[in-house]
Amino acid sequence: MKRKVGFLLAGIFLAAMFTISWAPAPVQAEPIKLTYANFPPAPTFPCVQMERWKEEVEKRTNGMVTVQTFPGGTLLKAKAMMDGVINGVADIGCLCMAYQPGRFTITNATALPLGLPNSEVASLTLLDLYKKYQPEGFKKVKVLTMFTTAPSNIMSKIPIKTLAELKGVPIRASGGAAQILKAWGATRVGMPMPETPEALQKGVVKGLFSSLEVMKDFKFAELCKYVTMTQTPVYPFAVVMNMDKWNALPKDVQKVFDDLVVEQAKWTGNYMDNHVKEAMDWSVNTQGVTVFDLSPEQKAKWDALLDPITAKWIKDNAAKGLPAQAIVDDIRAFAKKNEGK
Ligand code: DTR
Repeated sequence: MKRKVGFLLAGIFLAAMFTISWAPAPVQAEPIKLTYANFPPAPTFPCVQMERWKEEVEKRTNGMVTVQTFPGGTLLKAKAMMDGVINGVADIGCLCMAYQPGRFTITNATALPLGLPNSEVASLTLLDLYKKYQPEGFKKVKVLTMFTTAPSNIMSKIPIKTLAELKGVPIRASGGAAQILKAWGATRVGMPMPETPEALQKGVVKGLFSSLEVMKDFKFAELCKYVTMTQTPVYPFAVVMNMDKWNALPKDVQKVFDDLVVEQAKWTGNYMDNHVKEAMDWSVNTQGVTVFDLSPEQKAKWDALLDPITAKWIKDNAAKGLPAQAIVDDIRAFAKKNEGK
């Protein structure tokens, strides 16, 4: 009896071994986990677009890829973003090019006073420019998307309707916007956006020069009761990925990411343009903010001071060997094309 049971058990064991060794290996690729760093707080537009991208990627890869997001500079801060991604501190990072202007000369040309009308058109234009010139500053990373803010305006604690009222007033701005403020005679103070609330509270600056959605997202409307409409320039952003991490992705996942490059730029531009309107309605209707349009006479004076900026940029960068005139011409042409879309 004992012997029979022994044979039986041995048989079952052998059968099990046979089944295991001959069964096809289940196709179960390792899930891919990516980290995504961002510098401003979660409710702001760079982080809203980050969450949208994460959701789309997780959906389109059927959960094969999961993205862990780090808003608020918890993984990388504003100026450390590019190097942090190159060095693999984060797999993906979102950066504002204005915070390192010399590093992104070609794409930062979108922050010249060229009259880009809104974030959607400017975002697609930025992407067109990047694709055409493939600038050196992005060679070590994979670009996942690019977008810009809506055009900038002055938000201030004091009313500013004339150049005389702006003269010497400390206003916070970065990158191309800094040149513009200087030309208008303001005292430009440079710092990334996340440092601005404290600078405003402490009175280090009396205002800022940026797209207007920050009136609501950073609650600047509680401190800045005046807005002067200038509608220029935009600030360009990029979302970049560590090159080794990109190269290690399966081809079908790479395709999902590639398919999102233009779509995400357009989505973000659209979100930004609508959100500016919403933020300004809130600012005017619930925070008592006053909006000034420049008088025609003032507008002519403000605009005249901007004319030399683009000409100087072309001259300086042509001297450095860049096709500077073509870059500016291309931005104008791409904008026209994208406006027609
Ligand atoms: N205008 C740029 C970029 C910017 C605009 N809105 C936000 C919100 C969060 C971070 C950056 C930005 C700037 O003034 O820094």
